[in-house]
Amino acid sequence: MDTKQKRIVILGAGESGAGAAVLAQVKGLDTFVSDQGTIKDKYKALLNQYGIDWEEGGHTEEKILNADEVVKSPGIPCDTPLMLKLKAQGTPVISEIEFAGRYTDAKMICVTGSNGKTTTTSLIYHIFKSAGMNVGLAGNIGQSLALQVATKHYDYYVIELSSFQLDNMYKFRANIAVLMNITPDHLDRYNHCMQNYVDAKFRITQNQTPDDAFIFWNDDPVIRRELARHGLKAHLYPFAAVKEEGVIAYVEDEHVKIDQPIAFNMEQEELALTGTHNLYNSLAAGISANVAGIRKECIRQALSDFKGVPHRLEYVASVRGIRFVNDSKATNVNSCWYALQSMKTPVVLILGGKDKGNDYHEIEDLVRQKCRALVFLGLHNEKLHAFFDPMGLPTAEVQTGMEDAVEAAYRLAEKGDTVLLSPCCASFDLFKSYEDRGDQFKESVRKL
Ligand code: UMA
Ligand code: ADP
Repeated sequence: MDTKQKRIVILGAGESGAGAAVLAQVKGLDTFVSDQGTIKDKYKALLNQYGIDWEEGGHTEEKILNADEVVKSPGIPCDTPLMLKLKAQGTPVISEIEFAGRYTDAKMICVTGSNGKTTTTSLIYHIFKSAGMNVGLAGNIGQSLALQVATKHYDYYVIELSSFQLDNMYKFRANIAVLMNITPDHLDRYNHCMQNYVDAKFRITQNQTPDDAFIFWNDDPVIRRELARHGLKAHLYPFAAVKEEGVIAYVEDEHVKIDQPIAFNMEQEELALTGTHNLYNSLAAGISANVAGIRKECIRQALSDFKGVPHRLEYVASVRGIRFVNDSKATNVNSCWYALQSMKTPVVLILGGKDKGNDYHEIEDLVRQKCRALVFLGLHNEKLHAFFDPMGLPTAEVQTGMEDAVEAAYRLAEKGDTVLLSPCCASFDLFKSYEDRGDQFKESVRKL
C-alpha cells in the first residue's frame, strides 16, 4: 500500500488560501502554503495555530512544482509563469470551493451572475436562517468555505461564486444553482473574450443531476442563448418580471408568484427590497427556499424583513429634502443602469473611478431621462467628459475625494431630488475598496 502523504500546495494565503490550508492540514495532507506578497497577520496566526508550513514574499518553485495537487486562490490569474509551468507538467489545479466540496455532504446552494450575487446570496441565507435551518454563508462573501468545512458542521451552505472561483471547479455539484445574469465583467482575466467568461459562469451547472435545481433569469439574452449548449440535466426554474411562456416565477396583479415546486404568492409591496433588479433577487431567493422545502410563511416573512446589504442602493439620509443613496458596489455600467432605473425622483448622479473598459451607451437614455446633474469623481475623468458633456447637463468635476463630491452634488440638487452614488467603476483610484468609498460617502453626507 502506498503510504506517502498527498502533497497539496496552496497558492495565495488570503481568505481563500488560508482556509484551504487549514482544511488540508486537518485532513492530514502534506500541506504547504506559498504567497507571493506579504501574508496578513490574521492569516499568519491561523496558519501557525494549525502548524502549517508557509512562505511569503515569493513562490519557491522547488516547493511547489512537486505538488500532487495545487489549490489556487481566485485572485491569481491562470497565466502567470508559475501557473503555466504547473499546467505544462500536468499538475491538477483546483479552486478552494472544489477542494472544500470534497469534505462535506452538506447541500450546496450556489449563486453566480455578473450582478446581484451578494444580495441574492445574503437574502437566501437570511430566509434559511430565519427558518431555523443549520446553514453557513460562504464563498465570495465573508468566511471561506474551506475554513467552515474544516471547523463547523452545517447541513446547508449558501455560497456566492465569482467566475474566478468557478474557473477551477470540476467535480463540485451544486444542489441548487442560481444564475442571475451575464453581462461583461472581468474580461481582462478572460483573454478579452466574452465567451470564456460566459463559460466560466455556466460551470455552476456542471455535474448537476435531475434531482438538482437550476434557477435563472429567463430574460437574459446570454443565458437563453447558452441554455441549449450546456445540456443541462437539472430541473429548470426560470423566472421573469412578468408572466411569460415557460417561467415559473413572476409578478402578476401586484403579487409575486412562484408556481413550482410549491405554489407561493405574496404582495409585491411587502418585499423588503425595491427596484426591478431586486425583484429578480427576491424571486431567485424565494424559489431557492421553496425548492429546499421551507414553509411559505417563513419565506414571506423573511422576504419582507430582510435589511438589505450595505453599499447596494442603501438609503443614507435626507438632508433638507434631498435623499442620499449609497450604491458604491455598482462597479460596472449594468448595475448603475438598474440603480437609475429604480429611481423615482430626479437624480444627481456621482460616478467615476477606475474604468474597466466601460461603454456608457447602456445608461445614456436613463441619464437623459432621470439625471438633473452629474458629478464626475475620479483621478481621470476625461472619458466621462467625452461621453456625457454633449448631453448638456450641469456637471461638476472632482478629483480630490468624496467630501467634495458630496458637497458638489448637494449644491446641484433641488428639494425632492436623490443624490445617487452609483459609480460604474472600480474604486481603486481614490479609495481602498468599494466599501471605503461607500463609507466615506455616508460620512460626508452626515457632515452636511
Ligand atoms: N498572491 C499570490 N500569488 C500571485 C498573486 C497573489 O500568492 O500570483 C497572493 C496575494 O499576495 C494575497 C493572496 O494571493 O495574499 C490573495 O488572494 P486572493 O486575491 O484570491 O484573495 P482572498 O483574500 O483569498 O479572497 C478571495 C476572493 N478574492 C478575489 O477573488 C480577488 C474574495 O472575493 C473571496 O471573498 C475570498 O477569496 C473567499 O472566497 C473578493 C473579491 O473581490 C470579495 N471578489 C471579486 C469580485 O467580487 O469582483 C471576484
Ligand atoms: P455582486 O455581488 O454580483 O456584485 P451585489 O448584490 O453586490 O452584486 O450588487 C451590486 C450592484 O449591482 C448593486 O449595487 C445594484 O446596483 C446592482 N444589482 C443588484 N442586483 C442586480 C441584478 N439582479 N441585476 C442587475 N444589477 C443588480
